[in-house]
Amino acid sequence: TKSSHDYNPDIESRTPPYPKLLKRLHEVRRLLGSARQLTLAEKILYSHLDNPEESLLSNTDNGLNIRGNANLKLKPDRVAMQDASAQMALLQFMTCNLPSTAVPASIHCDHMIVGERGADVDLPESIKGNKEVFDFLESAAKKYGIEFWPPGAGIIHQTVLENYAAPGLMMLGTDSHTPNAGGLGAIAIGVGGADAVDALVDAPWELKAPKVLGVRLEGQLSGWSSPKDVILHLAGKLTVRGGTGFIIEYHGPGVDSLSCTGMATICNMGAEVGATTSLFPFSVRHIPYLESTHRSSIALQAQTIASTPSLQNLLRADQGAQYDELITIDLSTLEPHINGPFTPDLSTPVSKFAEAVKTNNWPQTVSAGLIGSCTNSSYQDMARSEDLVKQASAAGLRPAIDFFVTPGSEQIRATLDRDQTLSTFEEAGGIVLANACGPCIGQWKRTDGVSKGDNNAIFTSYNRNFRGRNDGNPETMNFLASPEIVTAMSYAGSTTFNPLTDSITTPTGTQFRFSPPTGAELPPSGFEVGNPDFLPTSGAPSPSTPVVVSPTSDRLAILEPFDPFPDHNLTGLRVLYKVQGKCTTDTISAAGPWLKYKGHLPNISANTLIGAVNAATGEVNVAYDVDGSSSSIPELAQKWKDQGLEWLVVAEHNYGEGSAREHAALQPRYLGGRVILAKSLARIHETNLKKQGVVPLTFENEKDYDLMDACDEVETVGLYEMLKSGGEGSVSLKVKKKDGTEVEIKTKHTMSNDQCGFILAGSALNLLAKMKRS
Ligand code: MIC
Ligand code: SF4
Repeated sequence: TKSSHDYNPDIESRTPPYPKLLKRLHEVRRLLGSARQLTLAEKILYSHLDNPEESLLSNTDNGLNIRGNANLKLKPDRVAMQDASAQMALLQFMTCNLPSTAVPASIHCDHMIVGERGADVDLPESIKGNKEVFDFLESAAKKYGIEFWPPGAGIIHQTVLENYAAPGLMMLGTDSHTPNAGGLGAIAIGVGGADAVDALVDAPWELKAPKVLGVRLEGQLSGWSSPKDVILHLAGKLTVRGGTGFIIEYHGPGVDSLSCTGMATICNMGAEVGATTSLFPFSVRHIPYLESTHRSSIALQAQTIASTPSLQNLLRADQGAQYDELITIDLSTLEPHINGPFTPDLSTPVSKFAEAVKTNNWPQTVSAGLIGSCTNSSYQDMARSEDLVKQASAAGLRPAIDFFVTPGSEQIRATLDRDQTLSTFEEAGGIVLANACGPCIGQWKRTDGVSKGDNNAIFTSYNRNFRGRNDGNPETMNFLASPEIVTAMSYAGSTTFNPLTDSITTPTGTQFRFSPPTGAELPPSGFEVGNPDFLPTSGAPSPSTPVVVSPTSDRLAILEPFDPFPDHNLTGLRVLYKVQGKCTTDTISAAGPWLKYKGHLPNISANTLIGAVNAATGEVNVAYDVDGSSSSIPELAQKWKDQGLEWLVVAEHNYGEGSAREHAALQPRYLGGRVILAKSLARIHETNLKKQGVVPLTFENEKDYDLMDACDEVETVGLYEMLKSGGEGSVSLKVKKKDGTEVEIKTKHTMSNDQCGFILAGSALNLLAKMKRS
């Protein structure tokens, strides 16, 4: 049996390949001229190029216009996958028939675990209910040499921060909040499983060179303000689309005033503004964090690189580096913020929140408070919340509502347990859930009497608050805030309470006011390893391990390759649905109860677009066939698939916002979806569509959205030619309306040469298989 004292992580595989990166950066400098000042994001990205000359000098006016133009072909250092998305990633990887993964990789079992009655009951039940899937993941991990973190070990992003993230590293993760690792100076990008497969098989991974948005931090945080408020505030400024095509690079004198885990929180939620990723420069605050998480040697190397001028500042931006856009935030005057409901960019400073509740007629009472998750479960977050709980307990108060705590990892949980933080929460009536996603991803069965359809408000320290996400109730308003604010609101039970200024009446009738929270950044006596059963398996491949997928399983199904693109333009496509308003990956492929079918494409496809609003009628998930008969969207799609009819979806802005969930691309493809035509698209989703052989197009003229309707018949003009020429030329759609009239819709696309190859082959995987055969 394993004991926590035996924990000897393989440091070598966890150390970024610094000598190689420095050499590559040198080469990049030679190509671009030594006078060129580079941002940190550029340094790390470009030092991971497969062939710097090809990527940086073609299509860029000889290197002058790289950002926003170049197609970077990158070789990431590592891959991380969570249990829900790892299933598809591995099913795709397995079709490549390789003995092991080309780069170190890890699997984290976190999404499939419910949060209901507390860790002791929920964890064993979830393991039982998902045994087939966990067994599949564990056996595949063993066979291919992937470190496997079992259920209970923690949430992917927290575990990655504690073990794998490092200054200068570049990694891909099959989850949109992968940028969390940017808090420790890594370029970490959220992708779909098919992209992860590129890295796993050592094929270069392509990314349109992002622009760089500089966020300059000045001053320093104090009192109630926390790192979370930096990103809550920024989300309000940028909106859910504002970061699209950008890497957000934090810099300035305020950086060193933030804890390493606080920086991770900020980077984590950069996903909510659509940014490719977010990152911080190497900071003195990284050193104690690396040291306390068993990685002193990495701290030392990073320190040497950062302080030796001849090593070209790999871990910091060059002085005078230019940003494409620049925002300044003064930490000293930053107020706590509360974001929501239903969208993470609706941001209100705490001092204005009571007023907003009244104006918008939001519920006056809070029905549950939830802290933790991958966004906010650091030692510091918990210690500061604990401080508030202690203050309230001393005044004789208990939370007015259900109060849940989700530790991000076993390391955090065990440390908080030792330091009696958890017992403080529990004595106050808090419920400690398993080290997993739980309520954040809809694995929350409420027992507080709030039922489906009840209008109610919850406060969470999470990152995302789309309708229906947490408890499956579309009327639950999730307000996002720092764990400190959520904790205080749980005592007040009222949405109009301002913890900074208002008081609560205690049982004895006195008035109690919270003092600003304080708490240690790192545990004074170090981190505990915790339950040794939750340690990862080794990363050495064991090729004889059988990986079993039962042909009768309803949870896992071997993937069948999609058909290649025909030798001509698409004719006879039909508009399956015209979507109105927000259409996130939760709308396209809902989570919660559907999580169990993540490894079974035919089964999970029955949830396709079930959250989408019909632009003609305002109904949700009601689609109309040509003869006027109605059904659910997946039913109509299946019916058309059976009739051999292919289709497209018409949508508004930021289609596919939210997660890295590639099911949102795979399912439409499986059911016969060929084209997505939207006003704009979210980055990860747009790539996922291309990888699975669906063509993403945007309206050249946004207003043309109004010209299209469900059941219109569509023929593509120029699409086939564009694909054949590797992305050259324009594409339009000839649209035949029900009444026989015709309109022409001009479109735009962002297809690269390689991506055209994916579509023609039917999918990226088909192309990979073809290349390997030849
Ligand atoms: C999320 O936070 O929405 C998820 C669940 O972690 C998703 C991943 C998934 O759907 O598999 C994400 O963020 O990518
Ligand atoms: Fe899990 Fe929620 Fe974090 Fe996604 S955002 S990884 S569901 S805790």
